[in-house]
Amino acid sequence: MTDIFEKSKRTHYSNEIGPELAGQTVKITGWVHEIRDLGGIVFVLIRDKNGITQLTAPSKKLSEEMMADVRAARKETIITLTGTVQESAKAPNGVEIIPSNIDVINVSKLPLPLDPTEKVDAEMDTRLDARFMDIRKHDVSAIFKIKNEILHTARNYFYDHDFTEINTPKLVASATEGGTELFPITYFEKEAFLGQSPQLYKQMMMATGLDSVFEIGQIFRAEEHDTLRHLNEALSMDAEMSFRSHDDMMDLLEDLIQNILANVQANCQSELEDLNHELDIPKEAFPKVTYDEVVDIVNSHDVEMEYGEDLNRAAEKVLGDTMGSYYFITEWPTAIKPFYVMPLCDNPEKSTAFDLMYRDLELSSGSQRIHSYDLLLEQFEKKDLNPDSFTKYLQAFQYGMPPHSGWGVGVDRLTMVITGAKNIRETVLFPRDRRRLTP
Ligand code: AMO
Repeated sequence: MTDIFEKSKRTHYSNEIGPELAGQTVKITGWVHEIRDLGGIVFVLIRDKNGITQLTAPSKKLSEEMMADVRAARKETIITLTGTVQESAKAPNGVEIIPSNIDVINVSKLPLPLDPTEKVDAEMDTRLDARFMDIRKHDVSAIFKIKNEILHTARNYFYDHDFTEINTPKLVASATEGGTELFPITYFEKEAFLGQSPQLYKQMMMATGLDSVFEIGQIFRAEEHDTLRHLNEALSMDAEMSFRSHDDMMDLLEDLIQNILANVQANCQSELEDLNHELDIPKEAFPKVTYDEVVDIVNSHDVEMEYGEDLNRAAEKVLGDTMGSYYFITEWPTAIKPFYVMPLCDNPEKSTAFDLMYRDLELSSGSQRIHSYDLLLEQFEKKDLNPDSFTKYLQAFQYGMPPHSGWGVGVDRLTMVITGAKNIRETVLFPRDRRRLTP
């Protein structure tokens, strides 16, 4: 079995073979994408992660054995092709390969659970059920290559800005966000939950003196509703900084998003082409609109929204149409934001909380946090929360907690915006929603 690796070792990926290699021998390995047998000539398209290469087999020029090997090709079987590069204007990348040897590496079962040749648009459920095969399509894998660029850029950005990466527990004892429900789990003889957010931990890290921390990790939300923008398991990118205000954190978030957009534009051209998507890169600073202005805008478009309510779907749509691409909503009412959000000192009914939106989609929430122990206790009372459930969190506020601020970005939603995906499920390898727990 060991020589199977020698046998399948490629000299090139598809995108590395062009007319400049004409006359040379190359070895490629990939999945059989399509077979066209025209009698006197057979074409086999071979797909690898970077593209498609055409094998051309004219029966007049090749031995009977070789023609038999070519004709034995089956869709989605993995083969290794050795052959000579020849220019061909009609073939992908302007080249075709005339075979000198074909090795079958592993045979695919037929019929296929779905067709990765991108010609048949399968239902989302069929695609997710056979996700491994769905991702063989280049316009699907492009989303994950771009998500990778987003995460790569973000990590580098954090390291360059002197952040420490943290990993906090996902098995937790209490809620942080309110609003969304928790998933209860059995934790030996205790009650426990899956974490909704690293919020309490990233704040406790501010009491350690590390100053700036970030985490990229899963959050779990027992959202009942089944929408194109909610999942029950999502990827959150969280940042928290000591001695920084909510305004500083909005600046940081804007700069990070601009860095991500610039890198995706520079490094993911072929993926954007596969997706037929043009990046929306704002040239101006992200506008800011206060919550009060939002209510006025929404009401002036004949959509009802009371002061003190969260944005409903209709309100988000009106706002998205009015504000355009990236913008911040600031000065949210303290009453509808979580207990840890710092109220504005000159008007405590309003808070330092902000949301980053892209059109009608919320991408991120953040705020300055309360660092005073006494003020936190007051907020617990106002929000009808029991401080006994937060003893260990509260302890961190009694021994020199710096003033601090932070935000959390929904990475899957950001990926939707950057890839143009309409359904959040497109941006997650194995999405978890109301109906789906496998694969
Ligand atoms: P929030 O609850 O607004 O804030 O979550 C932050 C961001 O995470 C994304 N998100 C989701 N994405 C997909 N499916 C979901 N069910 C889902 N829920 C949330 C959104 C959202 O803007 N602790 C605060 C952040 C902070 O203040 O630092 C928090 O969790 O894009």
